[in-house]
Formats: sequence, structure tokens, C-alpha cells
Amino acid sequence: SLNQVYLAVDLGAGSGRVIAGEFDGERIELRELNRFDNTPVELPSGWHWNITDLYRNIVDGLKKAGELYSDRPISVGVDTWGVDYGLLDEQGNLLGLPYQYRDKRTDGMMDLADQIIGKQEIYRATGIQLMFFNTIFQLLSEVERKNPALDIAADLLFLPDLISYWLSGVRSQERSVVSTSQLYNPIIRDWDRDLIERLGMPEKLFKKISDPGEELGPLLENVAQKTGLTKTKVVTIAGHDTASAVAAIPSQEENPAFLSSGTWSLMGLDLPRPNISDESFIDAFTNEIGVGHGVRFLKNICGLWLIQESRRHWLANGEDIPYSRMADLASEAEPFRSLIYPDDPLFEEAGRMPEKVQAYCRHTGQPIPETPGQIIRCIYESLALRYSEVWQRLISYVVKEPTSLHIVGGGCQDNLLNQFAANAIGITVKAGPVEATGLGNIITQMLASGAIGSLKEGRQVVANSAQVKTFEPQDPESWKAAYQKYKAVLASRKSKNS
Ligand code: ADP
Ligand code: LRH
Repeated sequence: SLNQVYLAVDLGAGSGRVIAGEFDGERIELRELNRFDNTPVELPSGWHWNITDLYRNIVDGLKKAGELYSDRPISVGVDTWGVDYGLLDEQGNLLGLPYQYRDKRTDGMMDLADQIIGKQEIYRATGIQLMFFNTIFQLLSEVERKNPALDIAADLLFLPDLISYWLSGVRSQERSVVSTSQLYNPIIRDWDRDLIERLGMPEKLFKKISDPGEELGPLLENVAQKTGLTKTKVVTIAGHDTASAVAAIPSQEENPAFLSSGTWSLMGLDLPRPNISDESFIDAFTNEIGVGHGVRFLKNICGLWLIQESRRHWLANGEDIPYSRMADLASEAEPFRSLIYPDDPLFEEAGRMPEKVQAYCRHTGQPIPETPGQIIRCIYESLALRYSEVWQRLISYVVKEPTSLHIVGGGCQDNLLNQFAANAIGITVKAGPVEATGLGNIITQMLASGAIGSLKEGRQVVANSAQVKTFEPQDPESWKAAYQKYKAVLASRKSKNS
């Protein structure tokens, strides 16, 4: 019987992993080869990713694959978070460390782009929700401060492209991650050259775009030697992690609704074509490109970032609260005591998250959460209510309301949050798989190798392989009242800020 091995490198903003997928013709069995933290570093130039450490961890994972499977793995694909990039000179040398997208060098850049082009026109061209960290604003900041690297740069590689280059020696710009840049036009299916020119960006950096499922080449000699993976090809997949996660939604529906839950909560619908209108501009919905030109019509919601940063703060102060204990602590706290707006700019930057949550509650005249349990509960309930708020807008774009919401990614392991999401929205939640991104990465490689014939078939394989838990909505009355309270808190914050 069939027994193929594929390798997936999946870097999230919080942690990375190298995974092997063994495909037997019906199911994929995952095996984790390496898992590591992803911790940005602050240098005089700002906040950067520790990209060489991530790369070392990737090669360690591939070494493990060589030990387990010798030269059997067919291919390897790389996905990471969106928007970030490295610049390379003609010879392929990296020109400076890639920036972490939350770095403040983008301050003021959205306003500048608004003056030069106009926010709505940028949206009309790209279909992407304007967020301060999008590549367009990062690159504009480099143009503004005349970064000399721009003069000698021959290539701009997004992070999945950069890692794939280090593994294969081949430079490419893959479409799904290109679409997160806000310099890509999904209607003409190419870079928006007009935007690029008007913003004074070097046009030579924007090349022919490659698609998921293209072969880049064998592993470079030094990597093949170190790992023993002498026959493994590097292929492009959907390099944007969210695109890979959505490729692996375990559903046979035409337009499944999803919540990709990790550092961010990405809530949206998988649609056949972009939906760009005045209405979607006001609602700030994004149109990112997936496998086979499918569109992720979604909104970025500040997700478990709030939880990650709280955990990091408590840990620095000597209190280690593992994610697996958080639901228990939150269950013990009083319901709906205080609520926050998760997407308030207050929470964008790293650091002191519990204090920021407290400050928000103080500012809006609510009881101040003191214990970790109270803070976690406040974050969970507020996230669930924000999900409900976004959902109501989202479904106004489709004729037929989806019958369930698929929650995937690391965050779907939190049963309490899954239940809260079902309660707040009033819909059946299907949670899993946890490693949707890795699975989406692998099924795209299987499309490339011919092991499966369509994305739909791939989703069936994922459904065969994954544990999916169902959560039915409960307690509608309390959650309706909580939603009113949430809206009142938002209104009070707004009036106090203006
Ligand atoms: P990213 O890819 O953005 O780094 P992940 O998909 O790995 O994020 O999800 C990480 C999040 O998953 C954590 O912030 C945490 O909230 C949640 N999580 C991880 N492990 C558990 C667990 N055992 N129980 C509950 N939640 C968990
Ligand atoms: C999630 C994600 C998201 C982007 C953000 C930068 O990991 O890729 O889709 O908006 O990171």
C-alpha cells in the first residue's frame, strides 16, 4: 500500500515546528520532528526576528527526518506568518535582519500612504484590510528613511520564500504570501505596479509570481549532506500560514467559515473570488489569496496574542501558567465581570499585557481584574464577543449562512474558548485540527506530487485524519446580555478617547 512521506516547516509568530506527514492513501499521520519558540530580539535598529536561530531549528528538524526516514521524504514546503520579508543583494546575501511586523518603524506610514494615494484607493486596488504592519507600510518606511539596502537590493523575499531559498538556492515570490503585502492586485492577479511606482518603491523587487505547488529544486548540497535528505525536493506551497490552514479546513462545503486561531484569530469565509466594495472597505475585510486562487475573505482579530503576552509577563514575574491550565483558572472566575475590545491599539505592542487589560477596564469604569484567572476570563469572553461582532458582519456577505464555524490551529485546543465562541455567536463550533497549517502545507505538496487530484480531496484526507470536537451553543440569554454590555464598553471607550 501507499506510504509517502512529506515534510512541512511551519513558523508561527509564537512558535515554529517541523512536521512529517505519512500518507497511506487515505489518512495523513503527523509526526513532530522539532518544535521551538519564536522569540523576537530588540536591537538598536528595532525589533527583529531571530531568523538564523529559526533556520538552525529547521535544519535540526530536517536532520531528525533523515534519521527517521533516510532519503524517503518526497518534498518539503515552508510556511510562515505573512507580511515580513528580507532584502537580498544580487549574490543572494541577506541585507539586514528581517523586522518583526510589530516594530514601530511603520508609525505614521499609513497616514503618509493616505496622503499620497488614499486609503480607500489602496483598498480598492488590493482588497486588503489596512493594518499598520502590512508590507506596503514597512517598505514605505524604508523608502522614507532612505535605507541604503534598497539601492543594492536585487530581491525581496517574504519569509517563507527566504527559508525556501536557504534550503534550495532558488529565489521565488509565492502568491499567497505576496497577497498579504498589500501591493498585490487580486483582480489582475499581479503586483499593483501603479501603487508601487507612486510610493517610490524599487520596481525591480517585484518579479514574476510563483504559485503553490511549483518545484524549486533539490535541497542544497550542504543541507542534503547534513540531513541525509538527498532526494527531497523543495516545493512552493501556500507560504502564508493562514492560507495553508484554510486549505486544510476539514469540510466538504463550498464556502466553509473558519477561525484560524493562533497568535491572531483570523475569522472568515473561503470564497471563489475577491469581494471588494465600499462596504467591505468600511467593514475592513481582507481578500487574501489561497491555493488555486481561492480567496480568504477574513478579518484579523487580535487573538491569543493577548494570552501569549500575559503568559510571558507572568512568567517573567516568576509565575509559570501553562496554556493547558488557563481554562481551569478562567472557569473559577466570575462571568462577564469586565470586558475589553481586543482590537484596541493599546494591545498592539508587546509587554505588560495584564496591566494594559487592567488599564482598559479602569478607563471604562469596570471592575479591575486582579488575578490571572480573572484576566484570562476577561480576555476569553471579550474575544468570543468580538468573534460574534465580526461574524454578524461577515455573514452579511453571503446568501446562505454557514451552519458551523471551523476553529483550527493551536488555539482550538482551548475547550473553554471554543465553547464561549459557540455561545457568543450562537453557532455550532467544530474544533480541529490543531495542526491545520502543517496539514494544509502537506496536502498542497500532495497536489504537486499528484498523490491527490484536488483541494477538495485534500480536505477529505484531512477530515479522515483529524480529531474534530463539536461544541453546541449554550446559555443564549446571558451571552445576549453580555453582548449588550460589550457594546456599551466600546461606546464608553470611544467617548472617553474623543
Ligand atoms: P502561532 O502559529 O501563531 O504561533 P499556534 O497556532 O501555535 O500559534 O497557537 C498558539 C496558541 O495556542 C497559544 O497562544 C495558546 O493560546 C494556544 N495553546 C497552545 N497549547 C495549548 C493547550 N495545551 N491548551 C490550550 N491552548 C493552547
Ligand atoms: C497569522 C498571520 C496573519 C497575518 C499575521 C501577520 O500567523 O499570518 O494571517 O495577518 O500573521
